[in-house]
Amino acid sequence: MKVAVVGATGLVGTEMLTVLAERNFPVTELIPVASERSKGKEIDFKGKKYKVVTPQEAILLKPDVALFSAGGSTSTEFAPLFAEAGITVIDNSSAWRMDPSKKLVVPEVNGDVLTNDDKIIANPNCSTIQMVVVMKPLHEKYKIKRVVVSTYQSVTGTGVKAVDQLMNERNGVEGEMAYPYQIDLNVIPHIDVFQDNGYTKEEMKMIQETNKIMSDDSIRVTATTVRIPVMGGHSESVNIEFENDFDVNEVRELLAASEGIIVVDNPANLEYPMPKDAHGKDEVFVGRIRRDESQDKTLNLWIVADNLRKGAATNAVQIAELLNKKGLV
Ligand code: A2P
Ligand code: 11C
Repeated sequence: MKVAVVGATGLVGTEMLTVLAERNFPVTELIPVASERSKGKEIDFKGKKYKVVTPQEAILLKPDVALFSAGGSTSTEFAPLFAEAGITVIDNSSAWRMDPSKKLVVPEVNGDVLTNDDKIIANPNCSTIQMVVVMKPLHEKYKIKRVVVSTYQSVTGTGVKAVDQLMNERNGVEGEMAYPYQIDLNVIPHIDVFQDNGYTKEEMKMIQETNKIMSDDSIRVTATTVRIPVMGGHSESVNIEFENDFDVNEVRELLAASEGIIVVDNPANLEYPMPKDAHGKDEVFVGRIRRDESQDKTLNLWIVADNLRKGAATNAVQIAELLNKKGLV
């Protein structure tokens, strides 16, 4: 398959190349795409060098599938042009996620919604993906009524500029600021822009995307999203209220048997998920599984995943794998 990666020089794009190679996706030809600034730059993929082209040039090269992670405006402008040329787009930006005519897909959760007509497929926000992977098997078994989530998000979710800010602050070097405040030795309860209702856009993404992916608007979600000075992945403290009661050991077994989830939950040995361990892994890690003793039929969980992997690149590549398996590309 001819595969274009749009945003191939960025943080997520680079991870997409790694994941495509690692998972042995059947790439017959790679087309790395970035802005005019990077044109001609060489990208290494599986020991071969490929020259970066612009999106306009990539369309003429007619890839079968294009993985986009080059920001919302690039997706808004170019995804329809790729689709019109018969190229299936898997888009990691937020541009198309809430468009009712576009599917928002996490393969383990709602991979069955994909059809031959889907030419632009949206990849959800990283903090949403890791949460719905865990919610799905629990919802099927106990029916979720309400979710209260607080996130602890890695600076890699913001991009290279934020990683540089953290490292510069740590090394006492002056540099450009990705955040309005110092991030090293600090916590910023603000991700993306504030909305009129007092929530941030990241929080609203977690609410709206969850309902769309789970295909159930009756699930009530409230979120507080927070940036912390960490690199390996996003963590989430999640409180879930169910319609039906559960047994905690059964919950543990159910999650351990679910696709894409690894349970790390052994407090006696001080074992619980942490971003430093999730870094570079494709799975979603769950631990601190316990009953909320303040309310009936309610569970507390701690969920961690590498936001550049399952939260972005891996999920996009898994969508491409699914399309390939179903013969949709
Ligand atoms: P470039 O390196 O040429 O700027 P990140 O999110 O890590 O900052 O990466 C953004 C990615 O999106 C980069 O690969 C960047 O390319 C790419 N990009 C930004 N603007 C465009 C554009 N107009 N057309 C194609 N790629 C773009
Ligand atoms: C963050 N979740 O960690 C964001 C990054 O809608 O794909 C991803 C934004 C998105 O800052």
